[in-house]
Amino acid sequence: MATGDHDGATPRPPGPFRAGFWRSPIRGPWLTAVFGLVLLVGITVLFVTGLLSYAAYNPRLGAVNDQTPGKGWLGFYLFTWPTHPSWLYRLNQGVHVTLGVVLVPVLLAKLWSAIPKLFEWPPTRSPAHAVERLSLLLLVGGAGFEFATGILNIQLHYVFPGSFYTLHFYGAWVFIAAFAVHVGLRIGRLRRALRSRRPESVLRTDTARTRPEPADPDGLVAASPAAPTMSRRGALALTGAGSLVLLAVTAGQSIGGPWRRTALLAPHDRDPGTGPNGFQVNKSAAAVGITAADIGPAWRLTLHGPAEVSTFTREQLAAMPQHAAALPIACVEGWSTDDQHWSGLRLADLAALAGAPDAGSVLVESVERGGPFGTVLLAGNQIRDPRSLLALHVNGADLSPDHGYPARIIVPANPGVNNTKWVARLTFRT
Ligand SMILES: Nc1nc2c(c(=O)[nH]1)N[C@H]1C(S)=C(S)[C@@H](COP(=O)(O)O)O[C@H]1N2
Ligand SMILES: [Mo]
Repeated sequence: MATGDHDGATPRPPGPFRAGFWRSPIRGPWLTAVFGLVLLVGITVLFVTGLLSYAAYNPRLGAVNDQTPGKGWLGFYLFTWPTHPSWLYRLNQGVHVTLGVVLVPVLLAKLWSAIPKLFEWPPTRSPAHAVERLSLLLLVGGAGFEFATGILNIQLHYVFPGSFYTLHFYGAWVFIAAFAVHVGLRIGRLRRALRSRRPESVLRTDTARTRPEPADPDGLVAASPAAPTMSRRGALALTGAGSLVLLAVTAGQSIGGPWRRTALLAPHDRDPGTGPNGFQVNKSAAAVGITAADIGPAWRLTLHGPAEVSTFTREQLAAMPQHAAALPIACVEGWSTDDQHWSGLRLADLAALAGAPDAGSVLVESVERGGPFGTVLLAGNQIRDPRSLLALHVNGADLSPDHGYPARIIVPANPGVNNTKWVARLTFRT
């Protein structure tokens, strides 16, 4: 039996718990620290963009927009989501989703580099050690959960029973708490490890001349290292190449223009067709059960104000003063469109028409029956922005049925999901 296989009274179980099991000669504090540093920066950006994404849903408008149960003070937001610049949500969500995908190889590499820690024996040595190990469990589990739910969501489109939002929200708080504890406990070791060798000398060292690091108190360095099959620079290059490939096949869905065709990993059709309505569709009219009768000549817009209710045909709406705005659609899933040229009625004009010129919110309801997307609340600042429209036309043509004919909401910097299609009723409140 190798030395170190007996710790106190409890003998080590066989396999990965044995000191001699992990044999890679490049595993050690330095490599772990390099991956750790990338994740420290990357996950911080993911957390901030995630919080901003949450704020963009206007959670203060209550259960219509934010159905997270029992969120308490975790549901804080620091400001009213603005409408300027119009690409704000597009940028935020593009960064959040693209970075989440790109960090997957780094996350896996980091797990690989630190895996002996998960098989420490004995499982706990002291109460402090037990707390640290519990935080590791929440860290690894939380990371796996957040990355998995995020990636499933962007690939498969809400496979969870209407609660991706809730799962990802609570998962994020558990994960980030464990992450903060982990960073707090390890930041000193991370800095020491990074200073322990110069990057230039690592980058000059080939496989044949690769040597293990000196034994470390954490036991990352192999007790009986095998001959090297890969240099440290090779491991970094492999991880970096994995991230670059993912970047190349993902980023196009957010950058738009000709780059859209490069987004091989994007869940949506890379060629949304040509013509005025030739841009990405999230869910088609057919997919959500909108029939020709729903949006045919019998369609009416019902306008509710504090005092009155009125209804309009599409012809009547089209005969009223029209306004234009160039705005993107940006989905929580990270894909977005370039600016489209919308025209229709200003929400501010409709508010005035409904007798609520100083409306603090508007409840938007779709023809769509049921489903989580048919009802949304917009805030006062969104109503007042002159670019916020109930659009009838896009790029000079009638909206197509898939883009929300007869009328849809389009608001600058609004999450795509709040740009309701096939609008049937607007209720303005002061
Ligand atoms: N009524 C209704 N409106 C909706 C949706 C929907 O499923 N039903 N999908 C939303 C989502 S998630 C997005 S990203 C945008 C996409 O708009 P587009 O399909 O015109 O690109 O529409 C939003 N409006
Ligand atoms: Mo969306």
